[in-house]
Amino acid sequence: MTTLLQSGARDTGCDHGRLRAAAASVLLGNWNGTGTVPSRSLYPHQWSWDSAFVAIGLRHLSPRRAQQELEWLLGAQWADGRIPHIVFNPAVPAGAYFPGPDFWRSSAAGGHRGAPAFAETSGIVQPPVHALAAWLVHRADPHESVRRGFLPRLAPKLDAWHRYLAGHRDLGGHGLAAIIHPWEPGLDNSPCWDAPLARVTPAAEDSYRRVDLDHSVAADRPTDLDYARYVRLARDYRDSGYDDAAPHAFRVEDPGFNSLLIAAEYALADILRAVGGDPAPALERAERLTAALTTRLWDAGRGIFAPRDLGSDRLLPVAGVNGLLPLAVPGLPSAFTDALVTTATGERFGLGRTHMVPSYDLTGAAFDANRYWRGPSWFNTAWLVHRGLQAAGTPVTRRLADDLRAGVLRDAWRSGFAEYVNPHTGAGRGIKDFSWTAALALDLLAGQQEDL
Ligand code: 2M8
Repeated sequence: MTTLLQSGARDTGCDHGRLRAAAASVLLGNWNGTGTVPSRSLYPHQWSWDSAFVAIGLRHLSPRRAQQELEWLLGAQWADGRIPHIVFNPAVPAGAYFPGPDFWRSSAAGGHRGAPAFAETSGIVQPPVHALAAWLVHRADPHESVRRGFLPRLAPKLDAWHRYLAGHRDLGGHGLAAIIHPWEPGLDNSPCWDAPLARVTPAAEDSYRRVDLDHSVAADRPTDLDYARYVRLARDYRDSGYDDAAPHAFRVEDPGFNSLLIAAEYALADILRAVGGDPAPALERAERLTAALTTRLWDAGRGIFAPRDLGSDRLLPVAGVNGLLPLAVPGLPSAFTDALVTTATGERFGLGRTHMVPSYDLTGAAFDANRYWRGPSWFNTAWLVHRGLQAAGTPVTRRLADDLRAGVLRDAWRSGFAEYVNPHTGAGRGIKDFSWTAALALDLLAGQQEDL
């Protein structure tokens, strides 16, 4: 309690020593020797953005393990620069997760794009938070980082990753990275994707089996129809040989994904400076991306950033937490930041009156308080909004950030490190002992202002 009160936050209603020990034990339990699984039951492999968030928390327990977490993930990077969204553990039985290695067949179907021959991975990507994670991990123990040559080894890989997104994924031709599957922004079944996803012909439901329903309640997970469309999109991409230039039934410019890319470009610039490289290309990309974000994805009517459907070249009329993530973009003009804070604290997200930040508009017709990314509050997006509020640096945003931080710690503790929570009640949903929940609680406990 003392730590939190000293750092100016509100009461979290839990003992911080016990919270820290419990979070550490979740991360230890989910560590498999080379990386951390999001959950032993539901997600028994290594996920891309999960590992980045895990590393951000692990740095407070073991900077070396945090480095290894990222190194293992980046070890499976494809030669074209993509970091796959899942790296499969060959020791885990084939049927433990669907779609597994037999579905993605990366080394065969992605071989000519440089998928590694020594590891099986998925072929799609997730939000690029890795450079930010690498920089924060380095800063946690610069001595150990230098001793192990952490940044010099990671810098070219991170640079290739960002170049892949800037080149192969600029499907709209306006400088933003496009997502080609609802799993890519990490907000799988958000109502944000409903309209573009509705155009996708579903895969036959008897052509696969949903293993996720063995571990979680069906009402908390995506519907069968959504799942059939996810499978179809992934299968078509695989059958094209993971060709980004092939036609895509789903093509969207997402403000969340691109905001995290911008933050990561700034972190990459820091990394390049630290290793004696040239930060200019990363900084230029960050500026170009910010200009494209604010001109192409700003929905002035709703006061939020919105995804652009490249199928219709229209902004989607939705308000998701991904539209608030530009708060985490360094140097976003204050007109946008102010409007985002107004929206976050208004009726759509109820910041300060709900548990953390709902993943979708509380007033939206598609809002569902319990179903996965259709309304529940998640710990990683709360951590990102917290970071943006802190960086905005006004008395109002600092107070909002302090309250949010206290809420994250309270919800993490009370829910047993749940995957997500009902934003009205704080009741845990999905699975417990979820890795990024534990990791980001640890990070907020440490409360390092100098990281901004
Ligand atoms: C969820 O996504 C996976 C597919 O990647 C799934 O539903 O099976 C999402 O919450 C995603 O953001 C997360 O990275 C992943 C593992 O925690 O689970």
